[in-house]
Amino acid sequence: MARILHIADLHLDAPLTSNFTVSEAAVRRSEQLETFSRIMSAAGDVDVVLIAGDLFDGENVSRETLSVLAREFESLGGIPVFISPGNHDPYPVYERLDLGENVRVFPPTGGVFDIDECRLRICGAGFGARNSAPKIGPSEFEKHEEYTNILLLHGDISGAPGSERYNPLTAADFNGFDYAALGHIHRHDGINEGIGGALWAYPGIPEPRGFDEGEGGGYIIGGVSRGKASLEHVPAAKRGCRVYELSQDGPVSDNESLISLASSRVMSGGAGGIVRIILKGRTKSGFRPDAALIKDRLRGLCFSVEVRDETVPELDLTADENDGSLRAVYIKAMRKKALAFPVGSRERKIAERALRLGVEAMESEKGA
Ligand SMILES: [Mn+2]
Repeated sequence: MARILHIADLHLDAPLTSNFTVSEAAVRRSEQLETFSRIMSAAGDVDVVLIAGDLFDGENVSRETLSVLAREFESLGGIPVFISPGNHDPYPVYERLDLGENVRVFPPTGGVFDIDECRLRICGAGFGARNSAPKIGPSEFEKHEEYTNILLLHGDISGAPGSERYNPLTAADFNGFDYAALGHIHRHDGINEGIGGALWAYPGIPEPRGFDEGEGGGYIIGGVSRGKASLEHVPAAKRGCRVYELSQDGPVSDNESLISLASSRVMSGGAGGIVRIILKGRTKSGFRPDAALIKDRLRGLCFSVEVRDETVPELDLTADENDGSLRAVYIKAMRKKALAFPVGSRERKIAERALRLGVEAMESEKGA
């Protein structure tokens, strides 16, 4: 059984400035390299390293990144590394780089490579440009009749209708392969079995860049042979991106209670995360949360934190005796109804709830 390590979508050298400050982004870029090195140190006993595209975020690869890659690939001691370029790092990017003698990059016309010692055939093809998918389809590769056949490819199997898709794939494309090592989708969603028993998987982006990438992905490692595999996904992110929605039972009246609630939620996910706090619910009249203050107080627990205030002021359920508006008439009628039932009774609670819901509905109507 051949042992493989499969990664994709590292997006090294990404600007990362849409979710981070300039200095946070610089730290995250260095953490991307740190995580890459950590993954490579797990590759000591594999027969082949597979990189399914978007190793780089764009065409400009920094000297530092290049130096780390060359060193890590060299430290593999001759273990072959295969790369199928993605839409972010198409083939021409690699033509300019020297990544080492054990690294092979598949061109858009595709390539087939046999490793006889472990009876393994690797088929791959790269993007030729950002909007130029490989020229060869996955089913066009000639499979080896006795070896384990692996497909290495950057493409989109999500099938989201109407969305722009790079190199659309379907599970049927993997028929005849033992494993399809894919890249492009940034969230790992299991090791899947397709038609004819072919396994396929996306390892996910190792270090998440934003909240849509959650806790990030990792790498896939293990053995694969004809019709058999023991592959596992290993999470690799140094830190995850976490969103916490905070709402309190009653209307909130001070920042301290929000900070204390936020701190305990943040700590439940672990310190050092990339955090977004969304304040929800209602506030006592006269109090508005101070998002900047709350952010300052949480800074020590997080790598980065943003605070969004989506609270709304408490409902005003008062109505003047002489007010003839629909709202006032409704409030007075529902109050009367509620008071007809004993305090604490089910009927009274229902009437009080109906009062609130009705006024809430009228308020949102006004806003719309
Ligand atoms: Mn990608």
